[in-house]
Amino acid sequence: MEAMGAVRGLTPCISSPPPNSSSPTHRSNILFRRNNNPQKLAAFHSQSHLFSYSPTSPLTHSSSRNNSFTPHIFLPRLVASMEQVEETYIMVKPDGVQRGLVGEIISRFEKKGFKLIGLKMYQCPKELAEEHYKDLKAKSFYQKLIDYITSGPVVCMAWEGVGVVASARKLIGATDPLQAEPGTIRGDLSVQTGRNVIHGSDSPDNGKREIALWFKEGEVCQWTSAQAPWLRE
Ligand code: DAT
Ligand code: MG
Repeated sequence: MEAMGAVRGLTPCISSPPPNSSSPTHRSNILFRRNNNPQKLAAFHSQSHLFSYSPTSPLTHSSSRNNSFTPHIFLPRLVASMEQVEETYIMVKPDGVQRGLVGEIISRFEKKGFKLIGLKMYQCPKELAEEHYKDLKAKSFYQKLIDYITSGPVVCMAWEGVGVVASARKLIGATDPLQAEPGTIRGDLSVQTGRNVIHGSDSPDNGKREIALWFKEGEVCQWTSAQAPWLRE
């Protein structure tokens, strides 16, 4: 497994590869040197991916000609690396679990290209459901909502990625499944608001709050996906 792992906190999640292992970065650097063809390996970052040497850059033709390996900051990569990585809390509700939709729902987020960093099946206690939905306490449907969420096991997930909070809401679709667009999870898989199969955080702050609420220390796993260089340049 090509993962550098550290669970949130200090405990290792998946052991880091040994120094001479075939991690993507290490392997791509070896291939780069052997093939001497950067085009073929365009998706792979060098070890310090914010810097790149371009033999065609004007800067390399004059004063730095004799120092051809001087790194220059490659601005698009610097900007991309500064984009905010968010976390969102996604939950398959009891109806989604009972109807065998867990795999389908996980698959939609995986295929999109987000990274799963937390996953568990859980029988939600009433107190947790009340805390999770505390903003809806005054609503007429609140008690039914608490009964529904605690009526059977849920599947709790934490997903990570740039823009994951808003994108997950789009993948999920409108609260009322009859208003949700075809192609969305609720639009494709459900028919009623009170059985809309899935929850997704509505803001980055709530993403963090809800992950902290539903996952214990050590249950969220930070890891590096082998797909990363094929998903973001
Ligand atoms: P969402 O789940 O799309 O973020 P929400 O936060 O407004 O929607 O409401 C939380 C859940 O409460 C929702 O998924 C289903 C239930 N709910 C919302 N409005 C409802 C209504 N009018 N009748 C019954 N249940 C409702
Ligand atoms: Mg909501």
